[in-house]
Amino acid sequence: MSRLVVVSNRVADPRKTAAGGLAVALAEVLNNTGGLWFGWSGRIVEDGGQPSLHTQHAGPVTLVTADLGQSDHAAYYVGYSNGVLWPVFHYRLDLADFDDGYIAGYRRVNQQFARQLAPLLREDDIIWVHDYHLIPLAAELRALGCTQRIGFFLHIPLPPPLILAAIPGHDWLIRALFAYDVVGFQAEADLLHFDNYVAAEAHAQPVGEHRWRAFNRTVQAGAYPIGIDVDEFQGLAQAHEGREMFERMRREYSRRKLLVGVDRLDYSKGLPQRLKAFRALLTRYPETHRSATLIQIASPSREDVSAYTDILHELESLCGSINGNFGELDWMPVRYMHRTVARPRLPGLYRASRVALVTPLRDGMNLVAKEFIAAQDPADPGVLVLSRFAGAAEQLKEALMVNPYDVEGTANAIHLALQMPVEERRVRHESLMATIRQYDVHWWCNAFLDTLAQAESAESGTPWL
Ligand code: ADQ
Repeated sequence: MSRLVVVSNRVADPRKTAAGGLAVALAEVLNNTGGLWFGWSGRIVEDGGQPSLHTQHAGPVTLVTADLGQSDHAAYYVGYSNGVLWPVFHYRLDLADFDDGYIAGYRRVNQQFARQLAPLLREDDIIWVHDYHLIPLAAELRALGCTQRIGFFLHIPLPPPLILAAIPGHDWLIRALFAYDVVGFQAEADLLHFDNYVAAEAHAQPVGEHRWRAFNRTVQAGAYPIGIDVDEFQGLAQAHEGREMFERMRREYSRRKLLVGVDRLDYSKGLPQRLKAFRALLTRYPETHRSATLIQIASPSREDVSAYTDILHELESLCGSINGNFGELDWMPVRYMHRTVARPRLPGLYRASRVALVTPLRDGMNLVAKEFIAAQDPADPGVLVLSRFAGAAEQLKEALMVNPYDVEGTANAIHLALQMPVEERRVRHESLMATIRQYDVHWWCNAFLDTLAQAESAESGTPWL
Protein backbone atom coordinates (compact mmCIF):
# COMPACT_ATOMS: atom_id res chain seq x y z
CA MET A 1 0.00 0.00 0.00
CA SER A 2 1.26 3.48 -0.83
CA ARG A 3 2.30 5.74 2.02
CA LEU A 4 0.11 8.77 2.64
CA VAL A 5 1.80 12.16 2.82
CA VAL A 6 -0.39 15.00 4.09
CA VAL A 7 0.65 18.61 3.64
CA SER A 8 -1.16 21.46 5.36
CA ASN A 9 -0.19 24.86 6.68
CA ARG A 10 -0.40 23.71 10.30
CA VAL A 11 0.43 20.29 11.65
CA ALA A 12 -1.04 18.84 14.85
CA ASP A 13 0.07 15.88 16.89
CA PRO A 14 -2.61 13.30 15.99
CA ARG A 15 -2.29 11.71 19.44
CA LYS A 16 -3.66 14.82 21.11
CA THR A 17 -7.22 16.12 20.86
CA ALA A 18 -6.70 19.15 18.66
CA ALA A 19 -8.97 22.14 18.01
CA GLY A 20 -9.81 23.35 14.51
CA GLY A 21 -11.72 21.60 11.75
CA LEU A 22 -8.80 20.67 9.53
CA ALA A 23 -6.55 19.47 12.36
CA VAL A 24 -9.28 17.32 13.84
CA ALA A 25 -10.13 15.67 10.53
CA LEU A 26 -6.54 15.03 9.45
CA ALA A 27 -5.52 13.59 12.79
CA GLU A 28 -8.27 11.01 12.27
CA VAL A 29 -7.01 10.03 8.85
CA LEU A 30 -3.31 9.75 9.64
CA ASN A 31 -3.89 7.83 12.86
CA ASN A 32 -5.59 5.19 10.76
CA THR A 33 -3.15 4.96 7.85
CA GLY A 34 0.17 6.14 9.28
CA GLY A 35 2.42 8.29 7.11
CA LEU A 36 4.09 11.67 6.92
CA TRP A 37 2.54 15.03 7.81
CA PHE A 38 4.40 18.11 6.59
CA GLY A 39 3.70 21.79 7.32
CA TRP A 40 4.78 25.01 8.97
CA SER A 41 6.21 24.67 12.50
CA GLY A 42 4.43 27.81 13.71
CA ARG A 43 7.90 29.33 14.32
CA ILE A 44 9.01 32.57 12.73
CA VAL A 45 12.77 33.11 12.41
CA GLU A 46 14.69 36.26 11.52
CA ASP A 47 15.09 37.03 7.83
CA GLY A 48 18.23 35.58 6.31
CA GLY A 49 18.45 32.79 8.92
CA GLN A 50 18.43 29.19 7.79
CA PRO A 51 14.83 27.93 8.22
CA SER A 52 15.27 24.58 9.93
CA LEU A 53 13.22 21.39 9.70
CA HIS A 54 11.92 19.56 12.76
CA THR A 55 11.05 15.89 12.82
CA GLN A 56 8.92 14.21 15.44
CA HIS A 57 7.42 10.74 15.65
CA ALA A 58 3.84 10.44 16.85
CA GLY A 59 2.83 6.80 16.84
CA PRO A 60 2.47 5.72 13.21
CA VAL A 61 2.88 9.28 11.95
CA THR A 62 6.07 11.24 11.26
CA LEU A 63 5.58 14.97 11.67
CA VAL A 64 7.98 17.20 9.76
CA THR A 65 7.68 20.96 10.18
CA ALA A 66 9.55 23.89 8.71
CA ASP A 67 10.21 27.37 10.12
CA LEU A 68 9.39 30.51 8.15
CA GLY A 69 11.38 33.73 7.84
CA GLN A 70 9.72 36.88 9.18
CA SER A 71 8.96 38.59 5.88
CA ASP A 72 8.01 35.31 4.19
CA HIS A 73 5.50 34.69 6.97
CA ALA A 74 4.13 38.22 6.64
CA ALA A 75 3.64 37.93 2.87
CA TYR A 76 2.60 34.26 2.63
CA TYR A 77 0.42 33.83 5.70
CA VAL A 78 -0.83 37.20 6.89
CA GLY A 79 -0.70 38.80 3.43
CA TYR A 80 -1.64 36.55 0.56
CA SER A 81 -3.36 33.65 2.35
CA ASN A 82 -5.39 35.58 4.90
CA GLY A 83 -5.46 39.07 3.38
CA VAL A 84 -6.30 38.04 -0.21
CA LEU A 85 -7.41 34.42 -0.63
CA TRP A 86 -9.48 34.04 2.55
CA PRO A 87 -11.65 37.16 2.01
CA VAL A 88 -12.05 36.72 -1.76
CA PHE A 89 -12.88 33.01 -1.50
CA HIS A 90 -15.51 34.02 1.08
CA TYR A 91 -16.95 36.54 -1.43
CA ARG A 92 -15.54 39.54 0.49
CA LEU A 93 -13.73 41.60 -2.14
CA ASP A 94 -14.26 44.63 0.09
CA LEU A 95 -11.92 43.14 2.73
CA ALA A 96 -9.14 42.03 0.38
CA ASP A 97 -5.77 43.74 0.55
CA PHE A 98 -4.21 43.34 -2.90
CA ASP A 99 -0.67 44.34 -1.99
CA ASP A 100 1.79 43.70 -4.84
CA GLY A 101 4.41 42.09 -2.61
CA TYR A 102 2.26 39.32 -1.18
CA ILE A 103 2.10 36.97 -4.13
CA ALA A 104 5.90 36.72 -4.44
CA GLY A 105 6.13 35.75 -0.75
CA TYR A 106 3.34 33.20 -1.21
CA ARG A 107 5.19 31.65 -4.10
CA ARG A 108 8.54 31.74 -2.24
CA VAL A 109 7.14 29.83 0.72
CA ASN A 110 5.48 27.23 -1.51
CA GLN A 111 8.85 26.83 -3.26
CA GLN A 112 10.62 26.49 0.08
CA PHE A 113 8.13 23.83 1.26
CA ALA A 114 8.48 21.92 -2.03
CA ARG A 115 12.30 21.93 -1.76
CA GLN A 116 12.14 20.69 1.84
CA LEU A 117 9.51 18.04 1.18
CA ALA A 118 10.77 16.59 -2.14
CA PRO A 119 13.81 14.75 -0.65
CA LEU A 120 11.54 13.07 1.92
CA LEU A 121 9.21 11.58 -0.69
CA ARG A 122 9.13 7.99 -1.89
CA GLU A 123 8.29 7.07 -5.44
CA ASP A 124 4.90 5.54 -4.73
CA ASP A 125 3.73 8.02 -2.08
CA ILE A 126 0.27 9.48 -2.38
CA ILE A 127 0.38 13.17 -1.51
CA TRP A 128 -2.63 15.04 -0.21
CA VAL A 129 -2.27 18.83 -0.01
CA HIS A 130 -4.76 20.88 2.01
CA ASP A 131 -6.18 24.32 1.62
CA TYR A 132 -5.65 27.74 0.16
CA HIS A 133 -2.20 28.38 1.65
CA LEU A 134 -0.70 25.72 -0.59
CA ILE A 135 -2.36 25.97 -4.00
CA PRO A 136 0.95 26.16 -5.99
CA LEU A 137 2.69 23.41 -3.99
CA ALA A 138 2.13 20.63 -6.54
CA ALA A 139 3.39 22.84 -9.38
CA GLU A 140 6.56 23.50 -7.38
CA LEU A 141 6.97 19.79 -6.60
CA ARG A 142 6.51 18.89 -10.27
CA ALA A 143 9.14 21.49 -11.20
CA LEU A 144 11.52 19.49 -8.97
CA GLY A 145 10.69 16.30 -10.87
CA CYS A 146 8.06 14.76 -8.57
CA THR A 147 5.74 12.43 -10.48
CA GLN A 148 3.75 11.06 -7.55
CA ARG A 149 -0.02 11.32 -7.46
CA ILE A 150 -0.91 14.60 -5.79
CA GLY A 151 -4.38 15.67 -4.69
CA PHE A 152 -5.64 19.00 -3.38
CA PHE A 153 -8.60 19.68 -1.12
CA LEU A 154 -9.97 23.18 -0.65
CA HIS A 155 -11.57 23.54 2.79
CA ILE A 156 -13.07 26.94 2.06
CA PRO A 157 -15.57 27.93 -0.65
CA LEU A 158 -14.58 28.60 -4.25
CA PRO A 159 -16.42 31.73 -5.41
CA PRO A 160 -17.97 32.25 -8.87
CA PRO A 161 -15.55 33.06 -11.74
CA LEU A 162 -16.20 36.79 -11.79
CA ILE A 163 -15.30 37.11 -8.10
CA LEU A 164 -12.24 34.89 -8.49
CA ALA A 165 -11.16 36.92 -11.50
CA ALA A 166 -10.82 40.02 -9.30
CA ILE A 167 -7.61 38.60 -7.80
CA PRO A 168 -4.58 39.90 -9.65
CA GLY A 169 -2.82 36.70 -10.74
CA HIS A 170 -5.98 34.55 -10.55
CA ASP A 171 -5.06 32.84 -13.84
CA TRP A 172 -1.69 31.79 -12.38
CA LEU A 173 -3.43 30.44 -9.30
CA ILE A 174 -5.93 28.31 -11.19
CA ARG A 175 -3.27 27.16 -13.65
CA ALA A 176 -1.33 25.87 -10.65
CA LEU A 177 -4.29 23.64 -9.78
CA PHE A 178 -3.67 21.71 -13.00
CA ALA A 179 -0.45 20.33 -11.50
CA TYR A 180 -2.68 18.20 -9.25
CA ASP A 181 -4.30 14.95 -10.33
CA VAL A 182 -7.43 15.43 -8.23
CA VAL A 183 -8.90 18.66 -6.92
CA GLY A 184 -11.64 18.38 -4.27
CA PHE A 185 -14.18 20.89 -3.03
CA GLN A 186 -16.60 20.90 -0.12
CA ALA A 187 -19.83 21.52 -2.01
CA GLU A 188 -21.46 21.04 -5.40
CA ALA A 189 -21.70 24.85 -5.65
CA ASP A 190 -17.90 25.18 -5.41
CA LEU A 191 -17.42 22.44 -8.00
CA LEU A 192 -19.76 24.24 -10.38
CA HIS A 193 -17.74 27.45 -9.93
CA PHE A 194 -14.55 25.55 -10.73
CA ASP A 195 -16.09 24.01 -13.86
CA ASN A 196 -17.38 27.39 -15.00
CA TYR A 197 -14.06 29.11 -14.33
CA VAL A 198 -11.83 26.62 -16.15
CA ALA A 199 -14.18 26.43 -19.13
CA ALA A 200 -14.52 30.20 -19.52
CA GLU A 201 -11.22 31.63 -18.31
CA ALA A 202 -8.75 28.81 -18.90
CA HIS A 203 -10.39 27.42 -22.07
CA ALA A 204 -10.05 23.92 -20.60
CA GLN A 205 -11.55 21.00 -22.54
CA PRO A 206 -13.99 18.64 -20.80
CA VAL A 207 -12.73 15.03 -21.02
CA GLY A 208 -15.19 13.39 -18.61
CA GLU A 209 -17.48 14.28 -15.75
CA HIS A 210 -15.81 17.21 -13.95
CA ARG A 211 -12.61 16.14 -15.71
CA TRP A 212 -10.69 18.87 -17.51
CA ARG A 213 -7.68 19.13 -19.80
CA ALA A 214 -5.60 22.30 -20.01
CA PHE A 215 -1.91 23.30 -19.93
CA ASN A 216 -0.97 19.76 -21.07
CA ARG A 217 -2.42 18.24 -17.94
CA THR A 218 -5.66 16.54 -16.94
CA VAL A 219 -7.32 17.20 -13.61
CA GLN A 220 -10.24 15.41 -12.02
CA ALA A 221 -12.45 17.68 -9.92
CA GLY A 222 -15.09 16.56 -7.43
CA ALA A 223 -17.16 17.48 -4.37
CA TYR A 224 -16.17 15.67 -1.17
CA PRO A 225 -18.07 17.23 1.75
CA ILE A 226 -16.00 16.82 4.90
CA GLY A 227 -17.58 15.10 7.90
CA ILE A 228 -16.81 14.38 11.54
CA ASP A 229 -15.98 11.20 13.40
CA VAL A 230 -19.44 10.66 14.88
CA ASP A 231 -18.43 7.85 17.24
CA GLU A 232 -15.44 9.76 18.55
CA PHE A 233 -17.58 12.82 19.25
CA GLN A 234 -20.33 10.80 20.90
CA GLY A 235 -17.65 9.09 22.97
CA LEU A 236 -16.53 12.53 24.17
CA ALA A 237 -20.15 13.32 25.09
CA GLN A 238 -20.28 10.22 27.30
CA ALA A 239 -16.85 10.77 28.88
CA HIS A 240 -16.39 12.45 32.27
CA GLU A 241 -15.75 16.03 31.10
CA GLY A 242 -18.56 15.99 28.57
CA ARG A 243 -21.09 14.70 31.08
CA GLU A 244 -19.94 17.07 33.77
CA MET A 245 -20.31 20.02 31.41
CA PHE A 246 -23.77 18.85 30.39
CA GLU A 247 -24.96 18.48 33.96
CA ARG A 248 -23.50 21.81 35.02
CA MET A 249 -25.21 23.61 32.14
CA ARG A 250 -28.53 21.89 32.79
CA ARG A 251 -28.40 22.88 36.48
CA GLU A 252 -27.37 26.45 35.77
CA TYR A 253 -30.02 26.97 33.09
CA SER A 254 -32.79 24.73 34.42
CA ARG A 255 -35.46 27.38 33.89
CA ARG A 256 -34.21 28.67 30.56
CA LYS A 257 -33.66 27.42 27.03
CA LEU A 258 -30.08 27.67 25.89
CA LEU A 259 -29.01 28.80 22.45
CA VAL A 260 -25.42 28.15 21.51
CA GLY A 261 -22.93 29.52 18.97
CA VAL A 262 -19.36 28.19 18.70
CA ASP A 263 -17.05 29.72 16.14
CA ARG A 264 -13.64 31.08 15.41
CA LEU A 265 -13.92 34.84 15.61
CA ASP A 266 -14.01 35.41 11.88
CA TYR A 267 -15.98 37.83 9.71
CA SER A 268 -17.18 34.93 7.57
CA LYS A 269 -19.10 33.45 10.51
CA GLY A 270 -21.81 36.15 10.54
CA LEU A 271 -21.50 36.88 14.26
CA PRO A 272 -22.80 40.50 14.28
CA GLN A 273 -25.77 39.47 12.12
CA ARG A 274 -26.46 36.58 14.54
CA LEU A 275 -26.49 38.91 17.54
CA LYS A 276 -28.75 41.33 15.69
CA ALA A 277 -31.12 38.44 14.97
CA PHE A 278 -31.09 37.53 18.66
CA ARG A 279 -31.82 41.16 19.54
CA ALA A 280 -34.70 41.13 17.03
CA LEU A 281 -36.01 37.94 18.70
CA LEU A 282 -36.02 39.65 22.10
CA THR A 283 -37.71 42.72 20.65
CA ARG A 284 -40.39 40.89 18.71
CA TYR A 285 -41.14 38.04 21.13
CA PRO A 286 -41.21 39.37 24.72
CA GLU A 287 -41.96 35.87 26.03
CA THR A 288 -38.32 35.03 25.29
CA HIS A 289 -37.20 37.47 28.01
CA ARG A 290 -35.81 35.51 30.93
CA SER A 291 -36.57 32.25 29.12
CA ALA A 292 -33.79 32.24 26.50
CA THR A 293 -30.04 32.71 26.92
CA LEU A 294 -27.49 32.78 24.11
CA ILE A 295 -24.02 31.45 24.86
CA GLN A 296 -21.67 32.65 22.16
CA ILE A 297 -18.13 31.36 22.19
CA ALA A 298 -15.75 32.90 19.71
CA SER A 299 -12.17 31.68 19.77
CA PRO A 300 -9.38 34.17 19.06
CA SER A 301 -8.19 33.92 15.47
CA ARG A 302 -5.70 35.75 13.19
CA GLU A 303 -5.42 38.80 15.39
CA ASP A 304 -2.59 40.09 13.21
CA VAL A 305 -5.10 40.82 10.40
CA SER A 306 -6.95 44.13 10.92
CA ALA A 307 -10.39 42.97 9.70
CA TYR A 308 -10.37 40.59 12.66
CA THR A 309 -9.87 43.28 15.31
CA ASP A 310 -12.74 45.29 13.75
CA ILE A 311 -15.14 42.36 14.10
CA LEU A 312 -14.01 41.80 17.69
CA HIS A 313 -14.96 45.35 18.66
CA GLU A 314 -18.29 45.20 16.85
CA LEU A 315 -19.18 42.00 18.65
CA GLU A 316 -18.25 43.32 22.08
CA SER A 317 -20.32 46.41 21.54
CA LEU A 318 -23.38 44.44 20.33
CA CYS A 319 -23.23 42.04 23.30
CA GLY A 320 -22.85 44.97 25.70
CA SER A 321 -25.84 46.82 24.26
CA ILE A 322 -28.11 43.73 24.21
CA ASN A 323 -27.29 42.93 27.83
CA GLY A 324 -27.59 46.60 28.78
CA ASN A 325 -30.99 47.04 27.15
CA PHE A 326 -32.64 43.71 27.89
CA GLY A 327 -30.79 42.26 30.89
CA GLU A 328 -32.35 41.87 34.35
CA LEU A 329 -30.75 41.36 37.73
CA ASP A 330 -31.37 37.63 37.39
CA TRP A 331 -30.99 37.22 33.61
CA MET A 332 -28.22 38.02 31.17
CA PRO A 333 -29.50 37.47 27.62
CA VAL A 334 -26.04 36.92 26.08
CA ARG A 335 -23.02 35.25 27.55
CA TYR A 336 -20.15 36.00 25.26
CA MET A 337 -16.72 34.45 25.67
CA HIS A 338 -13.73 35.32 23.55
CA ARG A 339 -11.92 32.04 24.00
CA THR A 340 -11.56 28.45 22.92
CA VAL A 341 -13.54 25.80 24.81
CA ALA A 342 -11.60 22.63 25.57
CA ARG A 343 -12.79 20.09 23.00
CA PRO A 344 -13.91 17.43 25.53
CA ARG A 345 -16.38 19.94 26.99
CA LEU A 346 -17.99 20.91 23.68
CA PRO A 347 -20.42 17.96 23.37
CA GLY A 348 -21.78 18.64 26.86
CA LEU A 349 -22.43 22.25 25.94
CA TYR A 350 -24.12 21.26 22.67
CA ARG A 351 -26.27 18.62 24.36
CA ALA A 352 -27.50 21.05 27.00
CA SER A 353 -28.59 23.52 24.29
CA ARG A 354 -32.03 23.62 22.72
CA VAL A 355 -30.87 25.51 19.64
CA ALA A 356 -27.55 25.88 17.79
CA LEU A 357 -27.00 29.00 15.71
CA VAL A 358 -24.70 28.17 12.80
CA THR A 359 -25.23 31.22 10.64
CA PRO A 360 -22.09 32.02 8.63
CA LEU A 361 -22.28 34.48 5.75
CA ARG A 362 -20.13 31.98 3.85
CA ASP A 363 -18.49 28.76 5.02
CA GLY A 364 -16.76 25.91 3.20
CA MET A 365 -18.62 23.32 5.27
CA ASN A 366 -18.93 24.11 9.01
CA LEU A 367 -18.23 21.23 11.33
CA VAL A 368 -19.92 22.78 14.37
CA ALA A 369 -23.27 22.04 12.69
CA LYS A 370 -22.37 18.35 12.45
CA GLU A 371 -20.91 18.18 15.97
CA PHE A 372 -24.09 19.70 17.40
CA ILE A 373 -26.22 17.01 15.72
CA ALA A 374 -23.92 14.21 16.91
CA ALA A 375 -24.06 15.40 20.54
CA GLN A 376 -27.86 15.49 20.89
CA ASP A 377 -30.02 13.16 22.95
CA PRO A 378 -32.15 11.45 20.25
CA ALA A 379 -35.15 11.39 22.61
CA ASP A 380 -35.05 15.14 23.23
CA PRO A 381 -32.81 16.68 20.58
CA GLY A 382 -32.04 20.33 19.96
CA VAL A 383 -32.69 22.20 16.72
CA LEU A 384 -30.07 23.35 14.26
CA VAL A 385 -30.59 26.82 12.75
CA LEU A 386 -28.32 26.80 9.71
CA SER A 387 -27.25 29.39 7.16
CA ARG A 388 -28.06 28.47 3.58
CA PHE A 389 -24.58 29.81 2.75
CA ALA A 390 -22.69 27.14 4.70
CA GLY A 391 -21.49 24.21 2.60
CA ALA A 392 -23.26 22.01 5.18
CA ALA A 393 -26.62 23.34 3.93
CA GLU A 394 -26.35 21.15 0.81
CA GLN A 395 -26.46 18.08 3.04
CA LEU A 396 -28.35 19.05 6.21
CA LYS A 397 -31.73 19.70 4.63
CA GLU A 398 -33.75 19.06 7.80
CA ALA A 399 -32.14 21.96 9.64
CA LEU A 400 -34.08 25.23 9.90
CA MET A 401 -32.49 27.09 7.01
CA VAL A 402 -31.93 30.86 7.23
CA ASN A 403 -30.50 33.72 5.23
CA PRO A 404 -28.18 35.31 7.82
CA TYR A 405 -28.37 38.71 6.11
CA ASP A 406 -32.13 38.70 6.80
CA VAL A 407 -32.10 39.59 10.49
CA GLU A 408 -35.90 39.47 10.97
CA GLY A 409 -36.22 36.18 9.06
CA THR A 410 -33.48 34.64 11.20
CA ALA A 411 -35.18 35.88 14.39
CA ASN A 412 -38.42 34.18 13.28
CA ALA A 413 -36.57 30.93 12.57
CA ILE A 414 -34.95 31.02 16.03
CA HIS A 415 -38.40 31.54 17.52
CA LEU A 416 -39.71 28.55 15.59
CA ALA A 417 -36.76 26.47 16.80
CA LEU A 418 -37.44 27.42 20.44
CA GLN A 419 -41.11 26.44 20.06
CA MET A 420 -40.63 23.25 18.06
CA PRO A 421 -42.47 20.25 19.56
CA VAL A 422 -40.41 17.24 20.54
CA GLU A 423 -41.95 14.97 17.85
CA GLU A 424 -40.79 17.28 15.05
CA ARG A 425 -37.40 17.71 16.66
CA ARG A 426 -36.96 13.95 16.78
CA VAL A 427 -37.94 13.41 13.14
CA ARG A 428 -35.58 16.12 11.91
CA HIS A 429 -32.76 14.94 14.13
CA GLU A 430 -33.07 11.34 12.98
CA SER A 431 -32.61 12.31 9.32
CA LEU A 432 -29.75 14.68 10.13
CA MET A 433 -28.03 11.97 12.16
CA ALA A 434 -28.33 9.49 9.28
CA THR A 435 -26.67 12.00 6.95
CA ILE A 436 -23.72 12.83 9.21
CA ARG A 437 -23.19 9.13 9.86
CA GLN A 438 -23.21 8.23 6.19
CA TYR A 439 -20.94 11.11 5.18
CA ASP A 440 -18.54 11.05 8.11
CA VAL A 441 -14.84 11.86 8.15
CA HIS A 442 -13.93 8.31 7.06
CA TRP A 443 -16.24 8.55 4.05
CA TRP A 444 -14.63 11.89 3.14
CA CYS A 445 -11.14 10.54 3.39
CA ASN A 446 -11.83 7.30 1.55
CA ALA A 447 -13.82 8.96 -1.23
CA PHE A 448 -11.04 11.46 -1.92
CA LEU A 449 -8.15 9.03 -1.59
CA ASP A 450 -9.89 6.36 -3.72
CA THR A 451 -10.19 8.87 -6.56
CA LEU A 452 -6.56 9.89 -6.11
CA ALA A 453 -5.35 6.28 -6.00
CA GLN A 454 -7.04 5.66 -9.35
CA ALA A 455 -5.31 8.62 -11.00
CA GLU A 456 -2.37 7.81 -13.23
CA SER A 457 1.06 8.99 -12.10
CA ALA A 458 1.79 12.40 -13.47
CA GLU A 459 4.29 13.81 -15.92
CA SER A 460 6.90 16.03 -14.24
CA GLY A 461 7.95 19.52 -15.26
CA THR A 462 5.85 22.67 -15.11
CA PRO A 463 6.16 24.53 -18.37
CA TRP A 464 3.20 26.70 -17.38
CA LEU A 465 4.53 28.31 -14.17
P1 ADQ B 1 -13.12 26.58 10.41
O1 ADQ B 1 -13.39 27.87 9.73
O2 ADQ B 1 -12.18 26.63 11.54
O3 ADQ B 1 -12.64 25.45 9.37
P2 ADQ B 1 -15.39 24.80 11.35
O4 ADQ B 1 -15.73 23.84 10.32
O5 ADQ B 1 -16.57 25.35 12.08
O6 ADQ B 1 -14.60 26.09 10.89
O7 ADQ B 1 -14.44 24.03 12.33
C1 ADQ B 1 -14.20 24.47 13.54
C2 ADQ B 1 -13.70 23.37 14.44
O8 ADQ B 1 -13.10 24.02 15.51
C3 ADQ B 1 -14.82 22.51 14.99
O9 ADQ B 1 -14.35 21.23 15.27
C4 ADQ B 1 -15.18 23.27 16.27
O10 ADQ B 1 -15.70 22.45 17.28
C5 ADQ B 1 -13.86 23.88 16.67
N1 ADQ B 1 -14.10 25.22 17.26
C6 ADQ B 1 -14.54 26.34 16.64
N2 ADQ B 1 -14.66 27.35 17.50
C7 ADQ B 1 -14.30 26.86 18.70
C8 ADQ B 1 -14.26 27.43 20.00
N3 ADQ B 1 -14.57 28.70 20.24
N4 ADQ B 1 -13.85 26.63 20.99
C9 ADQ B 1 -13.55 25.33 20.76
N5 ADQ B 1 -13.56 24.75 19.57
C10 ADQ B 1 -13.95 25.51 18.55
C11 ADQ B 1 -12.39 25.40 7.95
C12 ADQ B 1 -13.52 25.91 7.04
C13 ADQ B 1 -14.83 25.21 7.35
C14 ADQ B 1 -14.63 23.69 7.23
C15 ADQ B 1 -13.41 23.24 8.02
C16 ADQ B 1 -13.08 21.77 7.73
O11 ADQ B 1 -13.67 27.32 7.21
O12 ADQ B 1 -15.85 25.63 6.47
O13 ADQ B 1 -15.78 23.03 7.71
O14 ADQ B 1 -12.26 23.99 7.67
O15 ADQ B 1 -12.94 21.54 6.37
